[in-house]
Amino acid sequence: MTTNSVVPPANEVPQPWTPPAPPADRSQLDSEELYSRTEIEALQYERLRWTLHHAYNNVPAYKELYDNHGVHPNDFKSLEDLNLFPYIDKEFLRENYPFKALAVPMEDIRRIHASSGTTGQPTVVAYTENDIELWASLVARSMRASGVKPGWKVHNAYGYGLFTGGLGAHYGAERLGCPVIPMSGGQTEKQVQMIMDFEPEVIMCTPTYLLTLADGFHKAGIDPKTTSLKVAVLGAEPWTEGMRQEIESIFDLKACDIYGLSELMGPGLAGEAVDTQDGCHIWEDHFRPEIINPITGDVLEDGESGELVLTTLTREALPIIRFRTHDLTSLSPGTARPGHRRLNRITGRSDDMIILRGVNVFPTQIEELALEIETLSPHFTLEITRPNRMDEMTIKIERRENASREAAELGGKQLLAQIKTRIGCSCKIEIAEPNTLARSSGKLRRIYDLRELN
Ligand code: DLL
Repeated sequence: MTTNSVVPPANEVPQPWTPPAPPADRSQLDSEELYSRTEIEALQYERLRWTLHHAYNNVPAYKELYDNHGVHPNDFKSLEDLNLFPYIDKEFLRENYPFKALAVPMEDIRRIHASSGTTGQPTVVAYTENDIELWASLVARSMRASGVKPGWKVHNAYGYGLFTGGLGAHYGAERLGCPVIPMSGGQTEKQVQMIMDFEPEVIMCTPTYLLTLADGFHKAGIDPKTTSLKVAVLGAEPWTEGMRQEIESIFDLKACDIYGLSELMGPGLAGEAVDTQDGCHIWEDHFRPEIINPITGDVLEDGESGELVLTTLTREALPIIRFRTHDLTSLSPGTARPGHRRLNRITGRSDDMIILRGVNVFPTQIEELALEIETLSPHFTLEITRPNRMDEMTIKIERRENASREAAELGGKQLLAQIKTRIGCSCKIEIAEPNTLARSSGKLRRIYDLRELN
């Protein structure tokens, strides 16, 4: 891609992106990282044209959506025209479960991940070879921006498996030229020992898990400041400046943010520069962000708070156009990478998704499982607290009138086991008597978030 991209006429079929080979010097920045805003926008225009055609021609659900909406990829003649195309959300992927939203044949798919759907049905994410290469290169870019150097050992405590955190961080670290220790989550004592023995310079995990590890070090009689860790690349859940300060004062390291979501790719969609530590730069050569009013759907100006909507510009397997993330935030101009806008801290969600120790949970998923247990009613609340720095969720659920307390207690245990296997998180349960949970105008308030996030 030259720096003076010439915008092709709208009737020519645009070309797909192909990944460049990794540079011999892996500490070198990608040329697109240094693009000016004008260059980025010219690139976005070209790549969006390709994405719109690719989705329309290869995914019947996009064709139907756009035909019903009276729009066609040829209507896209400037970046502002993206506004002509309707939003999609998890529901679009749910309706096309598992593989109907794929834009390439299965022979071209190399990996399949999944993320929580709003019900028991997960959201599927698939990748071609180029998509995996893109993902690795953007995680590598994010890590490099956060101060990670090729050759540094990376202790990766993001969960491996269908969750995109583990493998996403893993491939990115390798792409940057780092040896990876694929720890995954849990087993805190063992993690402490591995960090002491292998002396990694980098740790990648959720911010709350790093605080749990800090407790693990203290328990083992080790001052976390004396470890080899220099950089922590933390994400997958909201965290605050206060938490950054706490982490950096417990450990002798720099803590940087990394953002992403499975539907769009996984971690590395945006990464924070260590020199400025002022929010994640969204890698706008591959993703186009917008902020919208979550109620009216109107597109807002940079600086205004609203819901983040994202579009992939180069994804082959699963092109995602105007996806409502439900993350509430705002955009600021780029600093360390001036052509790429920054994502300000996520302040909440415009839906009821809970992130519990990095696992996404929807109340509807719990409701679905509770309904399968005949001694439990569908009347429950979820109370989220943060004792000892780790999030805990307690389900308070009413027993059915016709079920004894003992039978309901047993049902509660079954529910916890189902939640553990089907959603992947551990929580607590309290059985309540029928009609005792507070109801406001007949409707139960589900979530009581009692965490103090500061
Ligand atoms: O959490 C991907 C990821 C893994 C990102 C590892 C960073 C590190 P999902 O499981 O699909 O993907 O969850 C996506 O998590 O919409 C946000 O609500 C939240 N989230 C992710 N990163 C951050 C962050 C991964 N840095 C959802 N700050 C997103 C705040 C975050 N929230």
